[in-house]
Amino acid sequence: MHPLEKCISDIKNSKSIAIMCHTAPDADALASMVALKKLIRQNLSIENEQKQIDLFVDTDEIGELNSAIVNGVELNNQHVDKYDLAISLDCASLPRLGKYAELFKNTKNTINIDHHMTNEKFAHNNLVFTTSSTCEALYRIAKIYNFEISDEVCKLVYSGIITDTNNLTQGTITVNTHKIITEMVQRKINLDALSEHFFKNNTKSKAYLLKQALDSLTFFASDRIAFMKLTKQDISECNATVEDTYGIVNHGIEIKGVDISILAIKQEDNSYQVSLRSKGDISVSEIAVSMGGGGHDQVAAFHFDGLLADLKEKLIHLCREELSRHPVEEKEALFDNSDVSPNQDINEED
Ligand SMILES: [Mn+2]
Repeated sequence: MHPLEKCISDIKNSKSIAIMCHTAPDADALASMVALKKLIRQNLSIENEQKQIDLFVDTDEIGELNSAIVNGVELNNQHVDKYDLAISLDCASLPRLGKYAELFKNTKNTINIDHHMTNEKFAHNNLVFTTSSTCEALYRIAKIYNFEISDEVCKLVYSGIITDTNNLTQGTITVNTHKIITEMVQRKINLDALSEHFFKNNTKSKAYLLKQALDSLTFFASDRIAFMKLTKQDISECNATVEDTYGIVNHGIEIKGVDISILAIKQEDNSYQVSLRSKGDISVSEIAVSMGGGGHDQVAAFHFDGLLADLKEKLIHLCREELSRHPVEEKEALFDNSDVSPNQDINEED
């Protein structure tokens, strides 16, 4: 049976399902969990049958922006001893499920739906797509099977797409991504409200935290690498949350000439949570894998146990290697205006 076919039939035939996502969940992880639960309820539940569908995420706190996604949704409440099926969403490896990795591993049938190219295929049935987000993957599956897709599911999917692509400016955006958005616009779903919620809604604390991060900005490799650092103490001093650190790394990659941006956040146990961004053909996913993490070509992350000096030495070395494979090239003109220049002098004909 085709893996996707099997996935749908296994969901249909399971009376109890545990859905889970990676620790420190982002909008795509949370939105895909809620969207999948809604899709199953609307399309894969036989009448009169009440499937037990429980959602799990290992996190101390879900920030304000992402709380909107799970508003009113029950989380981390195990209603059955043993689930028929466990589904992992948006998670590249088993350890990334955090404390729910055990529950996943101990379930007799497991599915892994993801869009990280570094996915370790840790389930019985692994469905890894080259989509902008896990939400987009779910939407495409729903379309293939002619599922009923409610406006609420669309809103969740759109939230996953825009947040995982930094408002459609990076990542694996394809014709399909645009098609999905077109369908949502045609359905008159208020997408502006969602964009505003995720991209024009920074807290004042986040602005202060960004100021701190920018104060720490240093450059390496002839200014092709931007490096910023923050500490947990900075976060609490700014009255900010972990969620407020999201997107700060993008400020490095937005600088002209910078090809790799790094943000290292020192944790309470003196380890570092490190985010990476890159531009064009330069990939940070292999760098993150070498450092024990993973991700996508232009967006990746890892966790480092050790001193900042050692982190910098190892990481900058790997980045330099990647940059040496992509020497700086003269940029081609974006616009070709040769058809309207040089300006013809109207008097020339006389
Ligand atoms: Mn994702």
